[in-house]
Amino acid sequence: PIRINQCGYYPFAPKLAVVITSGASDSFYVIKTTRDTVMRGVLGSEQASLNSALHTRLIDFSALTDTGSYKILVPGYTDSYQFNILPDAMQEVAKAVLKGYYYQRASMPLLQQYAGKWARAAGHPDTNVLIHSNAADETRKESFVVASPGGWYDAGDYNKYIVNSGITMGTLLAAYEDYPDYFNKLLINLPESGNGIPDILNEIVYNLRWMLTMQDPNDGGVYHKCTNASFDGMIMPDKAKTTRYLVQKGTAATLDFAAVTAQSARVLKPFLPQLADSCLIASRAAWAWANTNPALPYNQDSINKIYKPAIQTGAYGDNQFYDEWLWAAAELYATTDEQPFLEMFKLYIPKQLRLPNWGNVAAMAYYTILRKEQTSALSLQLKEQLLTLAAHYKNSNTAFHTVMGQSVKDFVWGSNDVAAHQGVLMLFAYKLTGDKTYVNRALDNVDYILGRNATGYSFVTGFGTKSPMHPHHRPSIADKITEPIPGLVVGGPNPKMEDKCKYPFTTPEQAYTDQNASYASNEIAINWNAPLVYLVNAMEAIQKD
Ligand code: 9MR
Repeated sequence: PIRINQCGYYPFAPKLAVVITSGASDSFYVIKTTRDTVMRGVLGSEQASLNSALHTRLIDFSALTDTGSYKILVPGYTDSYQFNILPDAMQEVAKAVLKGYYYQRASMPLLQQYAGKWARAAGHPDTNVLIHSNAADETRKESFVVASPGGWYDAGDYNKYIVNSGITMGTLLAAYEDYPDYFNKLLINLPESGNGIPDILNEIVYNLRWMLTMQDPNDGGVYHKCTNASFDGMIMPDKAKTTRYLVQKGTAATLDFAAVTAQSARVLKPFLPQLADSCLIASRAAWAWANTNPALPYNQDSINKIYKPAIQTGAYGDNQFYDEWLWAAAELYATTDEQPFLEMFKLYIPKQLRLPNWGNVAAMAYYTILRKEQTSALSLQLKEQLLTLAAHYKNSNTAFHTVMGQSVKDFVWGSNDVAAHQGVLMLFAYKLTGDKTYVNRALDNVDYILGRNATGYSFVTGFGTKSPMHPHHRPSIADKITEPIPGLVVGGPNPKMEDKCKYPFTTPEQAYTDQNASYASNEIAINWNAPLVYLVNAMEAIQKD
């Protein structure tokens, strides 16, 4: 019943836990492993959670600043798990969530020296991929064979989707752009480590080189995905050998690609100038294609009416393009300083900013413009919109004292992505204002993801006392190793429960089940790990300052 951040707490930051109430005690104690009491405090007043499913009382032990191992005890309840207070409390999980991408690499073997017991053979060479459908034009004939090797598997499945790679890469690149000194020193034991390029960029480049193969060299358009016709069984990647296809060029994929390649051109310039050059050329070509095809949606049902075989894998369909235009324009402007991109950006500014996700990347554009300039009239307008959105989250008051969960709307498929992006927004608002409250609110969502939540799970595989053991993740299922591949955040509570599994609880904040079959609450995905990479690594950078 006592919900804590199972990965630990920082000495000089707020330290909050909650107890799910059932008894009458008013006091809490923090005890050492020797059972000496180091602190006694009074529980906060009772607070109802969403739909009054649970009632909680706050345990605020911020006053305890000594490093060490502790437990929280509330008379009448089971003790909390043991946890640490440490100056680098998030260091291990911060490295692991970045390393998570290495384990998602397609087309290369994972060697024991980097992957430990999760070493495995290469999967999906993707050197003989068929063009499935062009839709926009017929410059490339069907049954044309292309190569599209490398990149990361999207999630628990083995397909590679440009739209989802887009926001993932944008978020990881943003993490680097916002905390370069920290990431320049961060090593995570990759095959490329020590090559003079920061490891976060080494990992990004692995996926970037794949993304570049997804562009049609004839016209600059970008295919939506590299995929099987239908999902593989629960097998290891090297056992999955069905035909792979590039499916339909579309506006969202092409503009996300334009954004990522423009941002990569800027970030990689000091490290890989020649790749940076190619990225900018690719970005401009994609931009040109999008100008000719400004609103071509990816509609799998329509494609399947014309082309065979029918494609049944993830759709990532999106037919609102203002945000992709905004983001591509922002990245191209930030990289080139050319005014036409800025003029285009201005055409697409929304009235209201929303938290980013794969279907809405507007905030990515705001982050980029505000990173570049903060005094122009335009940037003041963007800043005001961003801080309005940030205030909405900053003032959230939930039973778990998190930003996450002030509304049932937060609990979507991939709700942990919502929690992590809220945290990133808080940290960006801190950068803009210097207001430390934002850092504390971001930390509240770190605590949420790592255990201070209605389910009692730390949602990152391998981290925390109670974390997912059965994620919907093909390698973790098929490898016969008890522990799942570490450093992967699962989707989290999702009351729609589209997978029809049996969930122990069905209220929005509790609708989670640690079963392999639960793709709607227990899958992992590259786009969900990315804001968590940003959040916990930024937290390490900030708390060490
Ligand atoms: O993250 C996606 C979520 O927003 C959608 O509601 C869901 C259903 O379309 O799909 C999710 O993305 C999945 C993708 O389609 C295929 N790979 C696994 C992704 C995570 O579940």
